[in-house]
Amino acid sequence: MKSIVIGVAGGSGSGKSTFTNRIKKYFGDDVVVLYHDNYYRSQDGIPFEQRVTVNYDHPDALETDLMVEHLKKLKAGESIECPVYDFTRHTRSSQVLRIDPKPVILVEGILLLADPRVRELLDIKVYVEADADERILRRISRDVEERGRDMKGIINQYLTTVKPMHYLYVEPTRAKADVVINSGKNDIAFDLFVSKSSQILGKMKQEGLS
Ligand code: UZR
Ligand code: MG
Repeated sequence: MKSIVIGVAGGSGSGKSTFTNRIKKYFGDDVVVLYHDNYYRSQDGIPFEQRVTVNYDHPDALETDLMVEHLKKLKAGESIECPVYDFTRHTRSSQVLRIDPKPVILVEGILLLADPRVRELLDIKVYVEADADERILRRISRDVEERGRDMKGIINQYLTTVKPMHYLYVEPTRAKADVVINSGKNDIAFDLFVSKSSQILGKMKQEGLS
C-alpha cells in the first residue's frame, strides 16, 4: 500500500488540530494521525516542579528521531507503537498506541517543519496561521480545560518559552510550507486541499491496482 503523507504545522493554539480533525473526518477510515506532541521526551527523571520549567517549545524537547522512524515504518506499510504523552503530568504516560498504516497519514505538530528529515517524508506541507492574540486565547481555554493548568502557569509559560520559541523556531518554518492557510475562515482552503489530496490518493489507488 502506498500512502500520502500530509504535515500540518503552525504555532501553539493556531488551529492545527482543528484543521487536522477536519481532514481526518473527511478521509474517515483511510486516515491515521501521528501527533508530534506524543513524542515529547519523558520527564520521569525529574520532579514535577522542575518539569513545568522545561522548555517544551525547543526542538530538543521532542524525540523526533523516533517519530521519523515510525513515519518511515507506516509508509512502508508496517504498524507502530506510538508513545502517549500526558500533558497534565508533563511526561510520557505508560500507555502506547498501536497505529496501523493507512492511505492517508496526517502528521501534526508545532515544530514539524523544523526538522529536514520530517520535511523530506511529507508530500504536502501545511502551515496554519493565526494572530498571536488568537493563539494565546485558544491556548488559555485549551490548557485550562484539557491540560489541567492554571492562569498563572499559562501566562508564565507563554512569556518565558512559548512566545520566544515561536518566533525563533516555529514561525520561520512557515517558509518551508507548500500552503499557508488562515486559521479562521478556511473553508475554501479546505476544499482546495481535499480535492488535491483526493486526486493524489485516487491516482495512488489506481496505480496500486494496475
Ligand atoms: P500544541 N507542552 C507543555 O506545556 N508541557 C509539556 O510537558 C509538553 C509540551 C506544550 C509546549 C507547546 N510548551 O507550546 C505545546 N510549552 O505543548 C504544544 N511551554 O502543543 O501545539 O498542542 O499547543
Ligand atoms: Mg493541538
